[in-house]
Amino acid sequence: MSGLFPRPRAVVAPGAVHVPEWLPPERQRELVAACRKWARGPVPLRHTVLPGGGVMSVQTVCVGWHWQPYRYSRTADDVNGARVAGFPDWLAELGREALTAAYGDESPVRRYAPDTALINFYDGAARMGMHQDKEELSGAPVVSLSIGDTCVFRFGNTENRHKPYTDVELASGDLFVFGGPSRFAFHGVPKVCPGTADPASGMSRGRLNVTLRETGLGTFGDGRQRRSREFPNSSR
Ligand SMILES: O=C(O)CCC(=O)C(=O)O
Repeated sequence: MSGLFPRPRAVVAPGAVHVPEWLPPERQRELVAACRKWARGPVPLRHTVLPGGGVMSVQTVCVGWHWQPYRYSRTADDVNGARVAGFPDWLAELGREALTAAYGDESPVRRYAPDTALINFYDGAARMGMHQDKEELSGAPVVSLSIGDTCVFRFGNTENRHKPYTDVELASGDLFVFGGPSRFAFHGVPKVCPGTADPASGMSRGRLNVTLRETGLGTFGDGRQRRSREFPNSSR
């Protein structure tokens, strides 16, 4: 929600950029509507079960590629075996717009071609522990969009899940991009602030987070190594 004091764009670490209130309410509602549809199937929104038997408090559904700990596949073998919904062109375009907002209109940005989205729903008690997004073979940035309740997003270092880290409040419509030297930084969500969602976002409760990523797996899932570092550092 626009306040009296607009929050400024911030470079949290080299390549990690926070752009507050980037996605306007109407586009938030459109994205929420699309996520609601994906949450119904072909693979349902569910709590991911970890290999050790733990269950994530966040509920997740994917499009393009299905993420399960710790790999991508086209079918949700750990859920119902269904093939995940296709990744729409408009979502890739949204990713390129987001990257331009964070990094500027540079040529690697124009070539950004995300092919998977992880859609996470947080109720008031859900959290996400510190982790790296490293199942992708591409080094292209992760684009993260937040809708609904505000959260504390913890952005750490690339070495371990401990300090130094920076806590950033992500509110509805906020964009956070991490690429370049920060692409494999540990990050997590230690806290969601229930009741802070503006219904104009399309979320009456809870928090939705959509991360767009390039898997680097290619059309045929050939797994060619492509850890490109061609994206700008954006330390501006
Ligand atoms: O909810 C968020 O802001 C972070 C999500 C995340 O870290 C992930 O999906 O890997």
